[in-house]
Amino acid sequence: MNQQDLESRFQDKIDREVKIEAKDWMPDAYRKTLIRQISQHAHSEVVGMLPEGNWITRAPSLRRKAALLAKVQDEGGHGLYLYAAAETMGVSRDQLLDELHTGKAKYSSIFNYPALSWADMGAIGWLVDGAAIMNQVMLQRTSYGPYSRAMIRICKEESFHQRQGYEILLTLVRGSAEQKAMAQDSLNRWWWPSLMMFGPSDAESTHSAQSMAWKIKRKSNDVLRQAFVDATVPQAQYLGLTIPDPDLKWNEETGHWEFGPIDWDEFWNVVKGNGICNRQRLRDRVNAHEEGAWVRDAALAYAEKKQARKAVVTP
Ligand code: BYC
Repeated sequence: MNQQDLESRFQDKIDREVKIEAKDWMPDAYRKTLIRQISQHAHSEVVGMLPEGNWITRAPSLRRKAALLAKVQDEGGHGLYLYAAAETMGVSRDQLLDELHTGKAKYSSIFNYPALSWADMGAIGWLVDGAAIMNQVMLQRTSYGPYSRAMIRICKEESFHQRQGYEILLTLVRGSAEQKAMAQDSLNRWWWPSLMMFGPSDAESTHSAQSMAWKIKRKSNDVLRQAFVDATVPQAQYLGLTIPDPDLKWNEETGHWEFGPIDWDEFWNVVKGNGICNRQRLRDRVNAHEEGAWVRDAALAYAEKKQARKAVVTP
């Protein structure tokens, strides 16, 4: 079969909603796009453990500590499913990690902002996980089978993350004036970066058109961002908090919340490595990897020992 026939058969499968599996033929550019997106996603999950991991020892009660610990562990697990999904495309985990550690690979801009107060654990769960879910629900139906299946499990866990964050804020806004102010300050700092998580506007998004045609992405950056704003404004109102956007207003005709302009200079500055915490996050990630080398070595030695024993028992 020539290249053109292979490509049209591939696109036909996508159009018929048949999942593409690891051993199926696929265009090189499809493979490349998926390795890029899945690995960026995996990196985001593991770098995303850092801002919250920082608060585990300072959680205000045993219950809060247990929930936060479980959430951070879940993020590590998400990284694992996603690295495994990327590996099915023929790339090694070592290579992907190397790209992260040398600053070549991207991860979500949001994790380059500092978590300054306990209320930030609430805002991260509510807004950051909330934005992540909005994007990931559509990724459950992405065209690549292993990615789609990983996303189904991840989405279930993300819902718990979002609720635990919202509940932290609900408790704070019902507390003292100082606690409510802490919650408001947190919303002020996390609102705009959360909107940036969805990526550049559709007009500026380089990959969207092709990724939509391949059904890797099923909804555009702007459509998802709007859905997030529409879902989140009433939640902020219920908390009695003010979204830091003077242009925010309800449009009766469209049935959507209109919002003010996003500071794209800030977004690109963070993406290019110059956000408040970029350097610190990378340094912490590299240190964690190096300090964990003995665990990987031990696991490998154990696996080799088991393999060798099996070879002796079963001739
Ligand atoms: N940050 O053409 P575009 C989580 C880059 S973590 C940094 O629209 P695409 C959690 C983009 O990569 C959830 N870079 O790209 C964990 C591209 O650059 P390259 C993370 C960004 O791929 C712990 C360029 O800008 N979720 O749940 O079509 C605790 C042009 O963009 C960002 C995912 O990763 C950004 N925000 O669409 C709590 C979801 N946005 O690659 C929570 C999977 C864009 O050409 N990813 N860029 O150098 C996606 O759905 C898509 O990749 C995106 C971007 C919607 C993010």
